[in-house]
Amino acid sequence: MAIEFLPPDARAADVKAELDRSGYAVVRDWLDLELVENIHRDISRYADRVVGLELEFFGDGALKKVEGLAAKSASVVDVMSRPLLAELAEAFLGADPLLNASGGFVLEKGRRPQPLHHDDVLYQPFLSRRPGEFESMLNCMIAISDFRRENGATRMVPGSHLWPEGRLPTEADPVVDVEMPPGSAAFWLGSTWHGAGQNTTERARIGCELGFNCGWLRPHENYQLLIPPGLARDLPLQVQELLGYKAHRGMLGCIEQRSPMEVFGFEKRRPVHAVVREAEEAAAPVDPRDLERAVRRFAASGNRALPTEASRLLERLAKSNRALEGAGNRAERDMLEVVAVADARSLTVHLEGIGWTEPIEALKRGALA
Ligand SMILES: O=C(O)CCC(=O)C(=O)O
Ligand SMILES: [Fe+2]
Repeated sequence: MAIEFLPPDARAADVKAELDRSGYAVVRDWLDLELVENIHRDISRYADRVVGLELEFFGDGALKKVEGLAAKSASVVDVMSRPLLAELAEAFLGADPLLNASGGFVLEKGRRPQPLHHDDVLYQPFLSRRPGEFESMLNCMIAISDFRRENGATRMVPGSHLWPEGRLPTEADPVVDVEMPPGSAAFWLGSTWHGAGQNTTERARIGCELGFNCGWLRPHENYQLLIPPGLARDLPLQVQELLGYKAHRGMLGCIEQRSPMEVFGFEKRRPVHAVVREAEEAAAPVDPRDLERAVRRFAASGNRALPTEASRLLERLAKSNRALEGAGNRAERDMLEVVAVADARSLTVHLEGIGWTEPIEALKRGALA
């Protein structure tokens, strides 16, 4: 069966119509090749370190996934900010959809194709199948290498999103190999039967998959930990929302009734120079011996017992300082200084966290040094 491609500038309504009809849709040349090359580079940086997924579900170890890709590739974040993605996700999944997962899908030569499946098994048995009425997930696979039958292009079962609960694929069901050039994107619904093909060539087939789910369901990957607030605040608004920094309809994922993005003040974009200055200040080394002295003096002055974790860090710093004191030669001294400065920084960060900021401020003023 030949693929009916949608044009590169396809509108969400057209892609949706095709998804409603077939359960999948393919937009040809959706990304330009420079962006594809950048994503390729980002996936390749990690691909050697991931192992093939051995579960039968993943097809006998031929498929490797570089997971959490949005946290590893600025280019993937760029793609996530494209309006088509959020528009389509909202059209199928309702308000405030979330990124479910993002990964580089590296399919190597294998013994057999991945078994056909539908991705919304993730939410079964909690959500039952309601063909044509309700979808919990939407997926998008961007071809980074070309996708051909020989190298394991994703296979789709047209119309299978309308199958009732319990209907399994048979030999008689047509299966389409989604052959597409790099930069093209295949979309499919959570209910659509599909699977990776078998790569019979020596070169890996590489795709970038972005998955989305309803905003009231828990995503596969934890994006507020993968991309914490300090990083998320500078990303495009649409991406912040897809990562879960917006409360779902103002009610789910709140902090004291507000969206995390409001609580963290994401809308108050700070000028770049301010961010850089803060980072420099945070990185400026305090003299580790001065810090030790300042903290001890501060604790003694008010007869305040240092909390357990802080005293553990202080003793570690003291030990590093003693080692530094006794350094025999220049090289040893340099090395031990790095250790002591790192220990001083952990103590500083911890003291700031628990609100013991006085000794650090005093030190900055030069009062105790
Ligand atoms: O890599 C592919 O072509 C599809 C993989 C897939 O569907 C999955 O792992 O859920
Ligand atoms: Fe899948």
